[in-house]
Amino acid sequence: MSQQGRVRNGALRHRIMSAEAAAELIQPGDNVGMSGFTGAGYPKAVPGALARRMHAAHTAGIPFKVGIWTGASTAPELDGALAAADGVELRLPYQSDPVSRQRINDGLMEYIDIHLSHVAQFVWFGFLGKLDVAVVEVTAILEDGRLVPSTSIGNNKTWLDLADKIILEVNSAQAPELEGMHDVYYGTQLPPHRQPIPLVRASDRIGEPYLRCDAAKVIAVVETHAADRNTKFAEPDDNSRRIAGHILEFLSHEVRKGRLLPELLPLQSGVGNTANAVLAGLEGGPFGQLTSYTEVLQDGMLSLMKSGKLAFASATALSLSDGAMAEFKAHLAHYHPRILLRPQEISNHPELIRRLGVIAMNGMIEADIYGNVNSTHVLGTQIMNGIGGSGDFARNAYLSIFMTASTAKNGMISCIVPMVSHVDHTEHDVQVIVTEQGLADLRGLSPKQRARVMIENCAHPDFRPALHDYFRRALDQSPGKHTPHLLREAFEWHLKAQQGRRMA
Ligand code: 0RQ
Repeated sequence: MSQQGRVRNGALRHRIMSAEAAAELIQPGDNVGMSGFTGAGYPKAVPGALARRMHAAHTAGIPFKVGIWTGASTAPELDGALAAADGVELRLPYQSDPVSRQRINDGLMEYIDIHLSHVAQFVWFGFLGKLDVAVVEVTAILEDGRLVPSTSIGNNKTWLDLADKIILEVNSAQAPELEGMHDVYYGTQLPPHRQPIPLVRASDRIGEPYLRCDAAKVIAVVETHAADRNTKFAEPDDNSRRIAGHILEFLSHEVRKGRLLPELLPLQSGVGNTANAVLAGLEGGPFGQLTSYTEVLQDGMLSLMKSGKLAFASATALSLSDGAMAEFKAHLAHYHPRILLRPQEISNHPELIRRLGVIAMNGMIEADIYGNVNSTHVLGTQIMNGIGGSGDFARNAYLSIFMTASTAKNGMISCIVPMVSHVDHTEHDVQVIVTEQGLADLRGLSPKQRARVMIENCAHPDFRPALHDYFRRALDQSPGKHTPHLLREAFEWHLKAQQGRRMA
C-alpha cells in the first residue's frame, strides 16, 4: 500500500504535516494521551519532535512539561526522549524505560502506577483531569475517517473519544494486513448504566475492527515509516527452564485431579524472559488446543501458535522481536484468523478474566513467607517498572501464579523474605508461587501452613535456615499467632540487603 493509500480520507489528507509542526500544537501543561503498549504501536515521530521543542524551551529558560498517559510501556523514542528532555510532569500507567525509571527514583518525575484496566475508566470518570491531546499511531485512515489500529490498541479508543485534539501518526511500516485483526468494543457505559460485556470465549468478536475518530478534532496527520521497538528475548536460562518445568508439572497434576481440562483454560502471561521461557516450555508440554486471554502477545506465544499448540490468542498488543515480527508478516494468513487485539479495558477486564477462568502467570521481585507479592519495588523504595496488568489478572484469575528466581544480585538477595518490602498483590490474590527450587501451592493453606511450604519449596537452600529460624522465633514471640511476625526484624532483613549485607 502506498503512503498516499494509507490516508484515504480527503479532509485528513489536508492535515498532513511534519512531526515538528505537529509538536508545535502541544502546549506546556497539556495532558497528552499517547498510543503504545509494551513497545508496540507507539508514535514514532511526534514525541521526539516534542522533546526537541522542550530542550529548546528549557535552554531559553522557559519551563515546558506535559502529562504523559499511555497504554503501557513504550520505547526510548517516546519515554526515553521525553524523560531526558525533563519534559514529563507526570507519567501513567506502566513504564519500563531506564531514563524514566532513574528520574522517578531520583524524585524528579511524578509517576502514578495504576492497574491497566483502570486507566480508561478513571479518565471517563474524570478522576485524572482533562485529556487535552491524543497522539495515536495507526496503520491507515479509511475514506470515511475510521482508523485501522496499529500493533497495539491500549487506551486509544478512550484517548480518541475524550481528547480535545487529535494527532495521528500513520505508520507505513506496520503491515497493512493488520486490518481486521482488531476488535474495538464500543458498548462500555458508565455506572449505573453498565451492562454485561458479551464475551464468553477468548475468541469472541464483540466490537468493530476500526477505531472511530471525529475528523473535526484531528489537528495533524504525520506520516512515518518506522518499526516498533525490537523486544528481544534471551534464550531461556537454567532457572527459567526449571520454573517452566515446575509450572508444567503443576498444570499436569491439575488435569489429573480433574481441576483443569487437557486444553487448560485461557492463559495470561506476563512480560520478560521467564514468562517467555514458560511459554517455550508449553511447546514441549502435553497440552494442545490452548487459548490465551492476555494483554501482551510476545514471541513465545507466536511460536506456540506456529507449532499448532495455541489455537487462539486475544491480547491488546503484539509485542514481538524483529525475528518474530518477520515470521508474523511472512505467515499472516495463518496468524490473522487466530489473533484479536482489543482495548486494554477489555483485555484486562476483571469481569471477563473471572468469567473465562484465566490462568495468570506473572513475574515478581519478591514474595514473603505468607504469599504476599511485591512486583514493583526493589528493596521497598525503588520502582522497577510498575504493576501493569498483573493485578487485573491476579485478583480475578482461576489460578494466579507468580514466579521468580529464588535469589537476585548473584545470590546476595533472597526473593523469598519474611515480609515483603512493598506489597502489590496480597496473600488473598496469590495461589501459587514458583522459583527454580520448586512450587508452593498455597491454596487452602492457612498463613502458618503457607510459611512452611514457601520456605521448603521456594527459598534457596542458602536462605532456608534463616527463614525457618525467623518463622520459629516469630511463632514463639509474636503477640498474634495467626500471621506471626517480628516486625523490626522483618524490616531489618531488607535494611541489611540495602547495605549490601547478606541476610543469611
Ligand atoms: O535488576 O535489571 O538491574 O539486573 O529486578 O529482574 O530477574 O530480570 O526479572 O525480567 O522477569 O522481571 C517483576 C520486574 C520481573 C517484571 C519484574 C532485580 C533484578 C533485575 C528484573 P537488573 P529479572 P524479570 C504483564 C504483567 C510487573 C508487571 C507485570 C515486572 C530486575 O515481571 O515488571 O507483571 N512485573 N505485568 O536483579 C532486588 C530482589 C529482586 C531484584 C529482581 N528481590 N531484590 N532486586 N531484582 N528481584 C505485562 C504488563 O503489564 C504490561
